[in-house]
Amino acid sequence: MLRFELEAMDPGSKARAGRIATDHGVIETPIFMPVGTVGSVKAVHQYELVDDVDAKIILGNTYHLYLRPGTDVLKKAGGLHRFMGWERPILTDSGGYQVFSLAENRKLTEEGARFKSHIDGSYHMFTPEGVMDIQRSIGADVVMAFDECPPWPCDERYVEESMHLTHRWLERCIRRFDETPSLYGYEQSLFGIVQGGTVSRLRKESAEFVASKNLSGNAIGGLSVGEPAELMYEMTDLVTDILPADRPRYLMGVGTPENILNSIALGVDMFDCVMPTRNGRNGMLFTTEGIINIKNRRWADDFSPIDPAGISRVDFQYSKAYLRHLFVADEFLGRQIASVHNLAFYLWLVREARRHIVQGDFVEWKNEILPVISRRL
Ligand code: PRF
Repeated sequence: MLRFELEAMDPGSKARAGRIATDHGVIETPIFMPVGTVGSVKAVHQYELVDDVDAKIILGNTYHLYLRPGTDVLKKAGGLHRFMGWERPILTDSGGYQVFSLAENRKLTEEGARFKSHIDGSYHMFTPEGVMDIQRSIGADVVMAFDECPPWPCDERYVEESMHLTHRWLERCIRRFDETPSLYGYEQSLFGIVQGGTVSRLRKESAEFVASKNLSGNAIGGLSVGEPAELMYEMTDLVTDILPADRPRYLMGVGTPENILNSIALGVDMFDCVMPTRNGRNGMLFTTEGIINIKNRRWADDFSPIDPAGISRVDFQYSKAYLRHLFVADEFLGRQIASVHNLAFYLWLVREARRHIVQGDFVEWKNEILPVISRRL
């Protein structure tokens, strides 16, 4: 089981600085996890993730890795770390979200979810037990429970039934996880997922249920699915009051730099989102000066660095004008540079957040930096 230590609590908010120790290394929190869905952070080399981004942990997806390359190949490779040449920690999402967002012809039963692959149209069944076994084969350091993430908005009765199903599935996940060994000689840890939509009563019930399972970490799912940000914060605030303080808390699929800083203030320790890589590939850059659309004419002869703060190597090696040229010419390199830069920015942001939590002035820093990094240039 991973070890989590709290190092500092912010005096002005619920923000915490901590440290997660896994067999593949230590992760200082708050942390952002780049998304490497199929065993690849899109357009970014593993050595860039280490040398330029300094990612401490990345995320993989059970749904995608199960469909391709499949567990036989992953087992023969000795697990995902060895398969992809990544020696730092990995967390895998359970597929409980991807089945609902990507697969076709889903059919949900008590047993699990039957779905049609978005790749070749073949039919598959995910059960809590099966998803634990797949995540044993992948060999992630942190594996997620199988859950259902209801859409927003959603009928309250549906949210309630879905939450209870997620709770029953959690118990089956725990049982299977506890009765199976890790396959590659290092430990894996299971995180539970709180659901309950945007209904305060259900969020509380779910947080209490998941907390009672005493898992090594707890996630908040079902948010950032289209609801107003204020509702997401309200639910997060409520849940972090209930989840144990001595375990890491992971807000799944969040979000913008602003969402991340505001959620850190509510006591969240871990985040993942496709935004820095996906938006980067489309030419949207997050910088210490604000948000840039690099395809805009205005950067055509701006030879200043991509980010004058020089967060990562690409920031002082290349100019805005050069990066714009690469995007206009539709060169692969443009998407690569933008992805590395955005990830480096997200990792810089959580490192700075941590530094200010330890220093005791997190809220003042957040209030100062938010309007600057959120403005559109
Ligand atoms: N459940 C799982 N993965 C997720 C989510 C969830 O609710 C979300 C919701 N933002 C993102 N990723 N298993």
